[in-house]
Amino acid sequence: MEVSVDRIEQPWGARTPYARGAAWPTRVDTFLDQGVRPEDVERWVRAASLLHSDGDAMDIAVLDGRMVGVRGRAPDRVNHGRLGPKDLFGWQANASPDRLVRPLVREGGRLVESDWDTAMGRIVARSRELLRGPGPESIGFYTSGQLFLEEYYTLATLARAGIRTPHLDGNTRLCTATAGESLKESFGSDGQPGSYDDIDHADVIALFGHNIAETQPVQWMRVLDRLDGADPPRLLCVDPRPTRVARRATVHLAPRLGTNVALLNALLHEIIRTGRVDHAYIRRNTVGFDALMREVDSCTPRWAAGICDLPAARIEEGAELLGSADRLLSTVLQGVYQSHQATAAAVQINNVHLIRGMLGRPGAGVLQMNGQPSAQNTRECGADGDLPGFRNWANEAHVADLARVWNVEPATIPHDGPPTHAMQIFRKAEEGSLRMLWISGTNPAVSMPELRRIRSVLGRQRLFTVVQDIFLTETAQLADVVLPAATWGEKTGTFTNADRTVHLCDKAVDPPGEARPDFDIFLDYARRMDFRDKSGGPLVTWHHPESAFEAWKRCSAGRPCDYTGITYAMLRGPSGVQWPCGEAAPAGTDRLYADGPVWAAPDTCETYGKDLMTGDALTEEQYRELNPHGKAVIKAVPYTAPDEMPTPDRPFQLTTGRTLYHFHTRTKTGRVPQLDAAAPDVWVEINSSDAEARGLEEGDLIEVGTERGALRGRARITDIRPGVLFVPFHYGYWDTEGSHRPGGSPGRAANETTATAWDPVSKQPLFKISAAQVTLVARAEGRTAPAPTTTASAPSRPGRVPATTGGSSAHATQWLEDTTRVK
Ligand SMILES: Nc1nc2c(c(=O)[nH]1)N[C@H]1C(S)=C(S)[C@@H](COP(=O)(O)OP(=O)(O)OC[C@H]3O[C@@H](n4cnc5c(=O)[nH]c(N)nc54)[C@H](O)[C@@H]3O)O[C@H]1N2
Ligand SMILES: Nc1nc2c(c(=O)[nH]1)N[C@H]1C(S)=C(S)[C@@H](COP(=O)(O)OP(=O)(O)OC[C@H]3O[C@@H](n4cnc5c(=O)[nH]c(N)nc54)[C@H](O)[C@@H]3O)O[C@H]1N2
Ligand SMILES: [Mo]
Repeated sequence: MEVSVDRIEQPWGARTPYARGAAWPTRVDTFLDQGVRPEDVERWVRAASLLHSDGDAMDIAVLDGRMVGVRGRAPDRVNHGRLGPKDLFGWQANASPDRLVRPLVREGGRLVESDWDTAMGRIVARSRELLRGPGPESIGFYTSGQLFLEEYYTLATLARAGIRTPHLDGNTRLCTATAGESLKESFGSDGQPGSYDDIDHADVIALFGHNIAETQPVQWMRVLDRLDGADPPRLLCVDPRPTRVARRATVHLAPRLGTNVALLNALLHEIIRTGRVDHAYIRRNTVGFDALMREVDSCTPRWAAGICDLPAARIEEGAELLGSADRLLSTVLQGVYQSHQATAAAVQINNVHLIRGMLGRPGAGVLQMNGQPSAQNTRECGADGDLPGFRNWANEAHVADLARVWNVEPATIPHDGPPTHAMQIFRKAEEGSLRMLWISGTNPAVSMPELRRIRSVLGRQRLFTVVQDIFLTETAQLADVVLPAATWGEKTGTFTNADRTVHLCDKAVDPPGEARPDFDIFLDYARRMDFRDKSGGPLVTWHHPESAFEAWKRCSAGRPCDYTGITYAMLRGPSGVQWPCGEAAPAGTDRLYADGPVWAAPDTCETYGKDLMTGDALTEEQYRELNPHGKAVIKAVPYTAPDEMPTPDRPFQLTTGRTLYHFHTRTKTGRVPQLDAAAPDVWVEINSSDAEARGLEEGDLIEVGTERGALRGRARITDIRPGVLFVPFHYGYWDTEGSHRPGGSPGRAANETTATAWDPVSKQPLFKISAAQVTLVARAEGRTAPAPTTTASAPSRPGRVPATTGGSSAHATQWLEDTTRVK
């Protein structure tokens, strides 16, 4: 049966209920350009979504050399044919008339059109000059979580062994550094234990600071289908906002911001007190349980109630859900990672699973989620602050092994200390020791904290900035050289989602103008720089995406993220493949750690770990003593209050995040009519009691100020936790009328207000906790906030605000496998 619905109005589409343990029914979502019928499509080209970490598989429809639509891939394990609104409509941005089509260079203070030889020539000349002068440490790279594996591996190779700089990191630092770090701390290595298939089997699903309904809408469809089927799961939601998840939760805990560790310690206290502990699992597979027991001994629900400002009974109900689960699936995301004590909190969620033995079985798993589509690859390829293949920079044998793969001397690869994290790279640019920064696939002039500072850093005369993007972003406007990139649909490569599933994206259409794949740009740079290995051959030995993939496989061999069994041909089969995939697991691996951790031994672990309070690194000796037999490490930590708490002058807690219809800084989704119209400008969510106390009404223009700066947006009155404000961070310097509001407060970018502060362990910035005040700028006068009504920003009093709909241009079809089950 085929039905057509407005997927802006009904973002999650039709229900296909299923019972616990049954297979999730297929539903194929298709959206084609107006006037194009499925039979008109010339080619369907394989791809997967690049607008979140779900890895939803799809085919791109091509007609006359252009993209004309998308269709979900029915046989793929991840999405069984479904697509979310961003994926149904987002591809249209590729054809925007304002794509970058030629390189730009700065002349007399202005960016002017140029050609590839001139632009690359300038980059190479500056690189050479800096290498001859101040040396490799004057050059840095800041990349993305949205390129392909082949691109990151090339970049990591040329940066680490060509330039030989420690200054290479991704915007994954802002995104999933804590996911990686928490897995390293608990299991000795990065690598997601769970699988999305666990949703089919779990009887309790706990979501910590994860608005899955809006940020991974397809997995939310899966949860919704289970909720409507037989033997539905119970949900625990920890989030200060009334998200869709919260509204469907059995227990919703809306804690004071920045108190996740206090809450988790109380939940652990209750689980232990009520004896819901798997002692055999703990003995066999872990170290550190005694210290955890001591730490949480005094963390009663009553104690946490005061800190989190929650009823103690509600915390007990939450603990009862976690404790009584027979198969527990937990997911964790930015409400934990971008907040105070980020790694400390994420590790406590791992601890829940370790002490309950809830790992490695269908339904029993933890998903320390990724956010960006290819953040996993940034981490595993070493294009972030790690070495490729989850190798330990502090272990000489691991560095030597990487040197063997690259055919260079170990001393070539900088490893005196940990690779530099992004916040530190920007600090070095600010101080002046970093003289060249190459930014690819990220828009820090909108996405980094404290934008006034970021603008001043990027605007420095002494800093030579290269920006590689598909649009002239806020960041590109500050660059010395702008390189036009080809993007998804216009280039070939692979990437890996948050449950370790590798997908292949094939090139569907040509890029516009002279735009080139990031892969080709990095290869071109390596060639022009003439980087060599120790035998005098070229350092970068590959020339096409597939040969880069083969090279990466050799680098991944014997490592946790083993790709050796995966080929492009296999990825052109029915479904993606979950790593590790090699001799021992030729079809891939659904879950890790069924028999306890595998990589945590001192000689194999990715890190010797850190002190969760200070971030200080443990030495090899300390780790050998702590964990000689390579078990999972249970790390306990006391709660500490965030540095920035409300004051009489700044009485609110401000948090920031996402809405369903937009992706990040909106370079793509802001150019798509259906998505733009659903949420065209910034807004501020405020609780009805706070609004009433200040005489504020829906649609009033208000200013939100912190110690760093201010922004203006219209008020949306919701059931958000009292005392908390929420602002989406999607909106950069442009407003809906198309006029440019160049930086400066009050603009509308959330990051005008956020602080240069980070978690000491993962170095991830604290986007989710500032102290703020609110002032009225202008009355609504009939206007309402431009916030969706279908999502967490739903007004507390519906009816006064027009409902979010998409109209005829937002209709997409859904083909349903089994009509009898459709609701
Ligand atoms: N639609 C859409 N989807 C996306 C993206 C997008 O831009 N748009 N981006 C992708 C990326 S890169 C990422 S990283 C993910 C992010 O996905 P999510 O982490 O799900 O999204 P956020 O909105 O950043 O934050 C999630 C929730 O954290 C809550 N929160 C805030 N402070 C706290 C706190 O102190 N404690 C707790 N427990 N919760 C808190 C917020 O209320 C919010 O609902 O989404 C991915 N998917
Ligand atoms: N206040 C606040 N700030 C946040 C967050 C928050 O929750 N609150 N979340 C943080 C998180 S989790 C993230 S992931 C970051 C995201 O922050 P950014 O990475 O800065 O956001 P994007 O808009 O996705 O930027 C990606 C850029 O890459 C370009 N691009 C797209 N495709 C390609 C391609 O194929 N090649 C190249 N070269 N460029 C391409 C896009 O046009 C865009 O300019 O923001 C972080 N900042
Ligand atoms: Mo992210």
